[in-house]
Amino acid sequence: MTEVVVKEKKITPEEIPKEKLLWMYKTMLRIRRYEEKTAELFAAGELPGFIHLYIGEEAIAAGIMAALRPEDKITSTHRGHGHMIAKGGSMAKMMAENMGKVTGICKGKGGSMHIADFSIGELGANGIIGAGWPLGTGAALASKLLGLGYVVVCIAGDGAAEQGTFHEAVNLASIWKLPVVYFIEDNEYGMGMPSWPKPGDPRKSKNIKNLGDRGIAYGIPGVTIDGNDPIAVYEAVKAAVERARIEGIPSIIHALTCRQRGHFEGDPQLYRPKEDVEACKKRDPIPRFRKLLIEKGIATEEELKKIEEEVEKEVAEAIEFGRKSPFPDPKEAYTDIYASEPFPEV
Ligand SMILES: Cc1ncc(C[n+]2csc(CCOP(=O)(O)OP(=O)(O)O)c2C)c(N)n1
Ligand SMILES: [Mg+2]
Repeated sequence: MTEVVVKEKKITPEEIPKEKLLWMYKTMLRIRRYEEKTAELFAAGELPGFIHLYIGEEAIAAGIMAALRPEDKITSTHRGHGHMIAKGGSMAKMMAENMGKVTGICKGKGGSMHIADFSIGELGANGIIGAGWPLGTGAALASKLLGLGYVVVCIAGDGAAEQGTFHEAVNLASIWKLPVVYFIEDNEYGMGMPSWPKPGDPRKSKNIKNLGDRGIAYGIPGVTIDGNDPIAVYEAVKAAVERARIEGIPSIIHALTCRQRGHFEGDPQLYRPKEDVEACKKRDPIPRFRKLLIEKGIATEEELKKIEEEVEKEVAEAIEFGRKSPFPDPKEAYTDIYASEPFPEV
């Protein structure tokens, strides 16, 4: 197996407006604090269902959404809180949703893995691994046929990139010239299965390390990048989205990151070397980006502390909102099951 080759970014922080850089920092932090509280609430029994946390992968959501227009769409995954927050979803309504409350984004009926908000172009988290690839491809086909001008970024994991759906979707998009980007979040694991061999564990779920190379098979651009650097993500997505919007050329972006926590909350990770978790924590994107902002003189300690305080407050308010909201009336269980006519606009 060849070694992984990461494409070096060309863009420097100085070339990006300060506002955007601070937005990326705040977005990463909003996701992190939301997720940390989610872990606490889940452990305390306040959140029902399964919870998959995005801790350590925040640079991806922030970098992708920094490159999108509001009308652009994304498809998300079971690990989708970060995508929703970065795309502009309401943190309070997502908290309520995950608590099963009626004020939730999907009236408390979707929960963490089935959360969606078409009003902000978040076409849905998904409990079915690999389902987002063809769904997003369909939304991109609609954009092209109806001349709607939006681009779709299909975000899913390294495990999802091994599904047949990935290959079918990418092939169709490449021949139909659809405005879509396939974004692979490679957090090195699909449940308990490592992407590549780990110390003492020879298993692997793929025979190549650079999934960006898969673009060659479909005649489209593909790249492997550092997914723990929001600037690298922003640069790659910006280029891919422009190509998709203007020329109808889809792309594959493979971003290297890692999962700091278990696959789901409560996963004892018996399949994973302890050092692997420690190594992952050392790659944490948030302190790294904070350091960069300070060292480059882009932001002051005071500015960042103010952002940090705002985030703490927002998360506390989201929890309060969720807690105060009522559960849905049991009679509501059978409503919203089928799509109403006319179908909601994509
Ligand atoms: C079609 C399908 N097969 C299997 C599963 C069980 N499953 C849930 S999460 C997961 C691993 C997903 O790995 P990856 O795509 O890398 O995402 P990650 O959890 O690492 O973010 C699997 C196999 C599923 N939900 N759907
Ligand atoms: Mg994975």
